[in-house]
Amino acid sequence: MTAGGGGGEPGARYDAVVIGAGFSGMYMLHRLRGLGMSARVYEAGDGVGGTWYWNRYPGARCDVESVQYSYSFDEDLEQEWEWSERYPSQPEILRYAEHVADRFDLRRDIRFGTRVTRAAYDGSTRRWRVETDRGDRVECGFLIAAVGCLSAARVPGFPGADSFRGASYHTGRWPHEGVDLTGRRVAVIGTGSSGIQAIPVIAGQAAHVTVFQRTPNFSLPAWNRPLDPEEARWVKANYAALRQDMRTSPVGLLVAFNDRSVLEAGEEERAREFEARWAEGGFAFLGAYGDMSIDPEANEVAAEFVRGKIREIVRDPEVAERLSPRDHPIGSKRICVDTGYYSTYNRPNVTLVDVRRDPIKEITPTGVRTAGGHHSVDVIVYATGYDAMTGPLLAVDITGEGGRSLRDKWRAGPRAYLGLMTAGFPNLFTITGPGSPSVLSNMLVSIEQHVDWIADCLARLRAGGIATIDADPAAEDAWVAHVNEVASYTLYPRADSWYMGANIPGKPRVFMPYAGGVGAYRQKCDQVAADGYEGFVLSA
Ligand code: N01
Repeated sequence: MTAGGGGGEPGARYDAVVIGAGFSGMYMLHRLRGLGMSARVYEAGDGVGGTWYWNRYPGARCDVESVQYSYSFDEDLEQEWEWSERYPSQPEILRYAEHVADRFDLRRDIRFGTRVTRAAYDGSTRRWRVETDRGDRVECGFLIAAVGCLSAARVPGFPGADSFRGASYHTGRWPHEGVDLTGRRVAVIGTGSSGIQAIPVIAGQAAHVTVFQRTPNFSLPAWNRPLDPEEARWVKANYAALRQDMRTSPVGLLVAFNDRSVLEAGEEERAREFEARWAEGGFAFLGAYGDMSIDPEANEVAAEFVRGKIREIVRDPEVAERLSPRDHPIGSKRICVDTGYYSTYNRPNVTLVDVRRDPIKEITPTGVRTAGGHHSVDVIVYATGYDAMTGPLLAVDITGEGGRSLRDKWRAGPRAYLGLMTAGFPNLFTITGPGSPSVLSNMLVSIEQHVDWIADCLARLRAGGIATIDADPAAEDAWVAHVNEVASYTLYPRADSWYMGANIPGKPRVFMPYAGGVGAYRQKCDQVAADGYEGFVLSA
């Protein structure tokens, strides 16, 4: 059976099965091959790229700079690939993913258009049985979840949504052929990173855009531009050292983090520092002062600077105030990075509806009805986010030792040791799983770290004649407590964010990623491995 072909693969056996062919699954496959292991990757999409395969909405672009948002594992790849812009657009990142798939001949082990539906650990054979929606029934020694943190798209169940006669799209499930919005009246629901990127581009095409905002977000300017060839040359000449700096940095980015306190800085100095960071663009602003992420008073100084920028940019003071976040500290929800977001509200064809004051009551056949009136539209864009981090994994019916289901184990929130394994599910690894820096970091840096750690672990297990590895429940408990403790020193728990599961009704409110920093986390993982996988239970 060829990868991507029709029908199922009954009875095939692999050393490892990988779920997902985004950046983590692709690199995992490459490392597994390097170990001489047989592997099958199942991918729900019809191509590689994961999040960049699905997120084709207008304006989709990475908010990490291109030279940093790329693989470091192959020097030739790193040297030969040319990025065209400071921040890469979705089409360019997808081309990069496809180039990597071709270059390393990855596709032949990937079955596309195939979703893993069930995975059960069989204690008697100490192997996983994996099933897909296309009839595959295969067995493997190791199961590796490379499912992504933001792949389970979520559309809120507005009454009447099915009655809408126009077209509606979720940003994360955008049609491949694109959508012509010229002359259309468009509703955009949601103002997170996706909405904030899409709204300015949609406003440039549509006859009218009505933005339904529940919570205003802080957004920083990207100042995107063509990548200066001189700068690209310099980066390539210094890649080894720059990558090393990223791996040991707080968030996997080349951002200068300042330790000083904003509260101790004079007003003039603050203004200078904030202006310089604003002018630099992107995440640089968050590194301005060390206490911004832990001290509410310090944070408020930074937040007010950004609100001041919104007031400067947006001409209508009432709209500027509606766009100004006041209910959460800056950085406690995922910061957005935009191109012309706030100035879009100066356009005559853009209306902002505050759905906290004027809630959405229903979707009608012709538009969106709020408490205050009816907004007639031709198209609805749901920029309403994801069931983050746990959603993609729990969408698969996973059962571990003794038939216990992962959904059951994680009912009160995810529990994992180092975000790599969850006790009772031997030989199941989660790349950038809950309890690891993942979404608080440059994903490419965290993905490579996890894949390398897992591959090295598999090699050592094989060399040592070890059949299974599992997290020790006590080590897992201690790690979960540590993850919570570190989060409690920050301002993250003060926001109703998807980091906390707060965007999904009924989801347990637990801070899911690890806020202790990429560098410190890597050290911990390396130490655990060096100490013979301390906190893991190995069985011959
Ligand atoms: O999703 P979100 P996203 N009624 O959850 C609103 C990454 N990303 O797709 O805040 C009305 O952030 C919701 O309102 P509220 C990045 O990590 C990266 O934008 O819950 N509104 C919010 O405004 C990002 O954080 C890039 O009150 C409703 C919005 O929908 C993550 O993906 C680009 C609602 C959802 O925002 C998710 O971003 C894009 C309801 N019932 C995404 N339900 C890069 O640049 C939800 N909302 C790399």
